[in-house]
Amino acid sequence: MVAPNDLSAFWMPFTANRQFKKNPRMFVAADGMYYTTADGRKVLDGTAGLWCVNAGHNQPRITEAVSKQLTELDYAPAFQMGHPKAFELANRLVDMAPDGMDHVFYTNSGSESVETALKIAIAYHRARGEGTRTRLIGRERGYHGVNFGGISVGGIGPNRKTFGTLLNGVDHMPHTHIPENAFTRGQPEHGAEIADELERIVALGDASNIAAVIIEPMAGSTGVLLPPKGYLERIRAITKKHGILLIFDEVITGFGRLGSAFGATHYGVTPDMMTTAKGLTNGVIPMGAVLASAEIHDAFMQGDEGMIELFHGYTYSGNPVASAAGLATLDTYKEDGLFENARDLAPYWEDALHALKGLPNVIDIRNEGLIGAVELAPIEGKPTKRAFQAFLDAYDKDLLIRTTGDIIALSPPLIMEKKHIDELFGKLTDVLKNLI
Ligand code: PXG
Repeated sequence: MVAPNDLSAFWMPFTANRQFKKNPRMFVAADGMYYTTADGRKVLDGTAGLWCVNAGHNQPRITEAVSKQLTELDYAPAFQMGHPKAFELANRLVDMAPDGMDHVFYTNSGSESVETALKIAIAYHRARGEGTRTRLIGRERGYHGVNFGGISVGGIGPNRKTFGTLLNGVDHMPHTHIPENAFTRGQPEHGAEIADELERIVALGDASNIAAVIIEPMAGSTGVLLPPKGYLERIRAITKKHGILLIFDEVITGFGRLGSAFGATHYGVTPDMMTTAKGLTNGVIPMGAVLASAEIHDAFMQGDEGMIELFHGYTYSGNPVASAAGLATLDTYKEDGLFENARDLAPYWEDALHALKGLPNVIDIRNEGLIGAVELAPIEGKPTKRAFQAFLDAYDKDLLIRTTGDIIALSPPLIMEKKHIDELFGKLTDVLKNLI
């Protein structure tokens, strides 16, 4: 028999399981900007959960919509059957997205959105009679979830190294994180020409073999790596020139994180597909969505109308409860002006963040919208230890931050107010002043 409070059965994701279980950190409740711990402390959420609770915790519109939906229609088959809310949500997403993103394919996570987009890209070229276009291009330090396609195009060594042969036919562009840009506020000046590496990859692999390029408009997970000015425009121009699809992975940048609906909107560059999840339902119910252009969608809509056009989908694609959560989340963003709040607060956030410059071990600071990163010098011979210690110390001071490598990443709920910014950076300053 396992006792109910035995922690051993749950094999936790991306967690140092043995360390955690010796000294667990448990949340038991959440409201607005704060979590409540098992020992009754209120912890300021500096990360919107895992970059997903953009509308803050316990949002009444969302909780009510979910409970109502559960009693009305809990589940409907996703294949060959429909229900109104999935269609309504798709229309709302298309309305929010940049012009040209006209169709929505539902998934249950960011990882599934990525797999879906990669599969659509390859199948699209084949549907148009260009079946040789199968290669995929990702980027160093890119994060596209943890499924096989995602880790193959992704650029994080440890996420790839123990998992065999991955997908073949994948190339990687260099990342854009260069030392000249240290302590830049917002988009850095240097590095647009890094996009030209794509031309070299195309010259070597030949455009006729390449299906798609996938990048995050701003790379979140590997430490907030911003696109240099002009970089995304160049990537767009090169992909267009060679008939290669451009996929923006907007799992983090979607839904207001940068102060606009999407990274594409924020940077003014429109891709051919966008992958989303996280903020789509405020993290409350798992859901993801791939947005695709009419050109991509329409390429599949040919031949016998009685035939399935795309052999892909999930049991929970467009799940009614998730759709209800999505609709209520989009209502909340709009009615409470949360994207505008993120945009209005961004300068105050930027000033508070960059005021950490000069504290011990701080070697770079980066920001955009309501995102921030503080890069620390690693302890010699022990990479990641210093930042992880900052995470533990912050938690002791009732502040939740994320760390990746030796980088502290911040991405608070968009309901944030100035007083929360003061609280967050007050606590973080204390942590950094006293850090190992
Ligand atoms: N693409 C991007 C750009 C992401 O950031 C995924 C895909 C995968 O999403 P799912 O829903 O399958 O996890 C992500 C996820 C962190 C952190 O702290 C980031 C993510 C997930 C968990 C933690 O940086 N990003």
